Amino acid sequence: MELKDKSALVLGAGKSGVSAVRFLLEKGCAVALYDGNAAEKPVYEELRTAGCEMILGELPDLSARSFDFAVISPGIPLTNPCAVLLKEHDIPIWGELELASRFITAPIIGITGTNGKTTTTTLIGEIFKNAGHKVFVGGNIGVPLLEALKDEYDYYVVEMSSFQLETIETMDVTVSVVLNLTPDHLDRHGDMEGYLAAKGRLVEKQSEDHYAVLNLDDPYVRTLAEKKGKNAYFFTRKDMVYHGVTWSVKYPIPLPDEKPEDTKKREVHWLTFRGDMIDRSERVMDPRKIRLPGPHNLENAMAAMTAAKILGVPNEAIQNTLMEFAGVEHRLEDVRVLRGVRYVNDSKATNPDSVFKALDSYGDAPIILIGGGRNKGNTFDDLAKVMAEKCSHVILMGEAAHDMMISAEKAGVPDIRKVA
Ligand code: UMA
Repeated sequence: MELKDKSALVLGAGKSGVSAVRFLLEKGCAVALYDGNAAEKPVYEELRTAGCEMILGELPDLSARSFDFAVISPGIPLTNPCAVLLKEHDIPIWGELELASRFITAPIIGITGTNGKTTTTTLIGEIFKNAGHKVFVGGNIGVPLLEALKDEYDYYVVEMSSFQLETIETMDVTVSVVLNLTPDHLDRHGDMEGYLAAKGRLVEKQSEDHYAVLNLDDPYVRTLAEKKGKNAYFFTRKDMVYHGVTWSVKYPIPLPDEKPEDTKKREVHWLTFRGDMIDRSERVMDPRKIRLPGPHNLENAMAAMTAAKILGVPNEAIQNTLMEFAGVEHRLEDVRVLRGVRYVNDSKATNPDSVFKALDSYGDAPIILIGGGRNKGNTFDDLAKVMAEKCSHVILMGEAAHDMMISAEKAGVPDIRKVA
């Protein structure tokens, strides 16, 4: 794609927009940057000096001039007045993923879903690095994909949000990974169908010979398989699959007079991968050796394993990574074990649903929960019931401490303390 002597309008002066401006200027494109907020930002001086025109706090006048295309930041909806104006003037609007992908020839692995995107993206990146590849890891995780164009990589592992996927047109990832879909961002997408439609573009835009990795256990996600035919691969905790990763158990026949716990010890557990109906399934690793805790992380690990197997990564790199990877910062992050007590940092759990998942991740081990923070209009009664089941002690702090305490007391949490 030739950008020299073209003109572009970039919408949004955050990470994504600033990255787009710098990239386009370097390619010889004439660039204007629009932001709805008129306030100056320190970065503007650098952009102006580099030749970028600034349009702040007002709409561009498209009757007097035009642009060849526009690049919109993910946080700006297509209903934004500036985007509407561009559409009225038939100016194509791309997202930064679309622009960047036009300059990438090596395989892209695109990961989306409501929860687990960052963990799975990081995990896939680690697996490919451990297999000896040079890998870019970025996207919604915090590093715009355009930043990847400063170097060459063997693989691009990219977290993609529904906001970013709304504006892809030709981006054709080699492997798409869709983890799950639960209500989120409905204020932007309208309803679950709208949300699925945005996420589904990742799969829809893939060419026929490219692969999709889908969660068979998620009723929304598995509908995307229709678009992929034989190149849909699944991962499942609950079922068997002919195409993808599943958990298989070989239950031994009890020996005469054997105690049930001893029979159980002889069970053989495997995550198996099957590439085709006619292939034999291949044992990749014992799922109980995965270091990340919890059923949701098992799904993240299975998704990462499926993507890695499709692209021919050796089992050893997959096994070693899954046995060692302790999680991304602040998300069920294993800090250390001290005098038999495991310390976990889960401070990214900023809503009750994330805390449910955390409490569900450590079997029957008694948990001391330190919680609190800001109440964003949540109720805590359901969470408190799980606290009562899983926690020996609950320590509460912050603005939400009072509301959480009332719910915890009602649910019968054994020991609750509130700190200032
Ligand atoms: N702006 C307007 N008009 C609007 C809205 C915003 O002019 O109607 C301007 C703001 O004044 C601001 C700029 O747009 O100057 C901000 O753009 P942005 O919100 O797209 O933020 P970026 O800093 O560019 O970050 C974006 C992603 N942000 C969002 O999707 C909201 C980052 O994801 C991403 O890491 C980054 O690009 C690099 O790709 C963050 C996020 O919260 C982490 N993502 C959501 C999520 O994970 O749930 C989707």
